[in-house]
Amino acid sequence: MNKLLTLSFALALAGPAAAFAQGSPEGLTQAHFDQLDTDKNGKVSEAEYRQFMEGAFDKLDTDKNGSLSNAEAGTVLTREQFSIVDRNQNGQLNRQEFMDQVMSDFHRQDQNRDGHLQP
Ligand SMILES: [Ca+2]
Ligand SMILES: [Ca+2]
Ligand SMILES: [Ca+2]
Repeated sequence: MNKLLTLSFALALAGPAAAFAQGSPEGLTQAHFDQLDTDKNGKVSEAEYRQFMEGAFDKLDTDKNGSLSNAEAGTVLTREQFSIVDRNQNGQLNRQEFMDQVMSDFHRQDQNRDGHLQP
């Protein structure tokens, strides 16, 4: 698992066409960054990031049963990524599993440990 998981979420939510056109970028583009930076202070805080990802979970959970099936997560996760995030291996990602993964991505990307991501 690596930071690209987060990027693939951002890309997928920005629009599937953009995700496919851009392949696998190594960094957040300004457009994705702007989506996450809701108070527009030039940095993405942990709270902003968490809020975005909570929203992402809700969007992906199309049948609103509180967990993501392989099919629901299929637009942003490969099968391999899905099975890594699915800690209890029950074939569903619940909100806890999802948020644990994306928040660990946040902390991995926050290389200077100031609780914010910069573009
Ligand atoms: Ca901000
Ligand atoms: Ca679901
Ligand atoms: Ca699970």
